[in-house]
Amino acid sequence: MTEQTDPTVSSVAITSSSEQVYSQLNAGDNVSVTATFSESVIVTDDDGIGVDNASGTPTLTIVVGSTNRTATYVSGSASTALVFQYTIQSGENDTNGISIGADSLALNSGTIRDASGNYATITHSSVAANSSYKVDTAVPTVSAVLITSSTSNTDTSEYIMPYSGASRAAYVMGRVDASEMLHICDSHLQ
Ligand SMILES: [Ca+2]
Ligand SMILES: [Ca+2]
Ligand SMILES: [Ca+2]
Repeated sequence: MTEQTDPTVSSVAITSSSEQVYSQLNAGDNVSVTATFSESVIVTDDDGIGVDNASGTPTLTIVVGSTNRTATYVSGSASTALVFQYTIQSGENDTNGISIGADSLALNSGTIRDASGNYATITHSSVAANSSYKVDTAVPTVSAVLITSSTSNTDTSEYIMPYSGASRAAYVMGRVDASEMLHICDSHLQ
């Protein structure tokens, strides 16, 4: 008699990202999410055989900022761990980190079963915002050009250019003459 215990989801967690810098994900970076099951599971696409189709495999919805995004199945079968991946798009931002709602795993016409053919119960708990996976796709911009001091005997002035953009504060300092300063102001303050 084959065993009749359905696999269940033990945990869901964001497990890795590519090209992550300073805990800030940028456009094009990949986020991986791992769903771990109570026993080894087998995944199929929508024809019920293997995972060779381009569609019809399970998905896992993550929340980037306030927007639901679909992470697609990328690996794991005959395994307790299934890995899903999402690529951060330009314009996405999440200041406190990516989160995952309860029951975000979906079959999407595929199947998740154990070796005995028992279908998995795919309900799971929510995952709080993970501050290790913040998202910042905002491009730094010049917020102000300030003349901070000048010397009376020369035609040069010091300048500071603060840049806005979370985690990208930068300053440029140097000396320019009056015509260069006008050029900087024309370029950045319009
Ligand atoms: Ca089982
Ligand atoms: Ca197939
Ligand atoms: Ca968030």
